[in-house]
Amino acid sequence: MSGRVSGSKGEPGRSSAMERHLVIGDVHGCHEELLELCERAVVSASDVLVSVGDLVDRGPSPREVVRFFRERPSSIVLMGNHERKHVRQVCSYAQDVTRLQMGEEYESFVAWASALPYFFETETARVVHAAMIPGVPLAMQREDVLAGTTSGEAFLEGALGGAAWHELYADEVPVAFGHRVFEIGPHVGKNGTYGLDTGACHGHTLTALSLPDFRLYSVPARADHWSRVKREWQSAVLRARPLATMDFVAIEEELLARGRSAEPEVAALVEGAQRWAAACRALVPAIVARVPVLLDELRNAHGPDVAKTLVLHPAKPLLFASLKGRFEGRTVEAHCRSPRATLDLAKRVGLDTAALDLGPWV
Ligand SMILES: [Mn+2]
Repeated sequence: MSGRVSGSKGEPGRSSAMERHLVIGDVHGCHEELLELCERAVVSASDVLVSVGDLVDRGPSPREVVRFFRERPSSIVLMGNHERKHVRQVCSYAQDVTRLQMGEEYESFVAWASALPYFFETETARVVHAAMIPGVPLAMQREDVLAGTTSGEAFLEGALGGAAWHELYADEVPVAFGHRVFEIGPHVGKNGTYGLDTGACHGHTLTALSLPDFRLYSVPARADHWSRVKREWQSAVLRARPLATMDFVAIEEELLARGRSAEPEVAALVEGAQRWAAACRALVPAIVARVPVLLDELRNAHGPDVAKTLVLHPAKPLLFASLKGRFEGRTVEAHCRSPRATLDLAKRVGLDTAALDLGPWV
């Protein structure tokens, strides 16, 4: 079997023999469709599977998709902008969902993804995730352009004056790419460009290009996966957010964004979190009011020896400031940026926080 492939360990490469390659468009966690596509294309063990990247996010089974490619010997996966989000920890909702879907395998996935190559070439074609500047060798392309990140797309737009790169493409070697969704079917340009992202996670199709015969295969998506996944994971994502250690302002923004959901379960969860955060925040003026009162109590109990007691007190800095007439409310406000910091300080000055120490975020 001549399944030897270079470039699988993070180095872009070129295949050594005239093997069959099956270049697969953005899978985005659509495992059933992936298996069906391989069956449809009659993939054998010696064929090399090449993913254009974006194995994860939006679909129902990112763990199974990643396992599939990691466990298969003759496989290449390119770095998609979605892998890069995980590698760089630029995570928004779709990535939060993926992390929960992947569970214990998430960390290992991120480590693996960080070494993915940005392009691949066979004897007959180039493969990139998102784009390339026509006329420039692959090895000299910017990684963010190849992967299709926000910065890469901005650069590309500036470099090409807003024109679509795959329409300007006039290089001799054909190029297969993903990233840009062609809903009605794969894009086949007369200039040798093959757009393979046909929106599997949005309920359209999953597409592959066979090389060197340039035959296309597609299978229909089972469902509009992302619409469903987006809805179903809202509560789990919210429960997994580290609200306790987040800045109050960030919590408010996060909950406002989540609050747009019409799902009753999510709406109730958001409301509960908003109430909890507001109650935590309301402790700040209570702490400010409590410090001088606490100092008086300690003075009454310990008389002139109060300083010795203050040294050992958990709220020592605030009490000493108060003792010296230098206590200011804004010191407390500056310290209490998050629920956790506020609850901790409230406890130190002897306020009862028991009712707020409950719930999923503490
Ligand atoms: Mn994609």
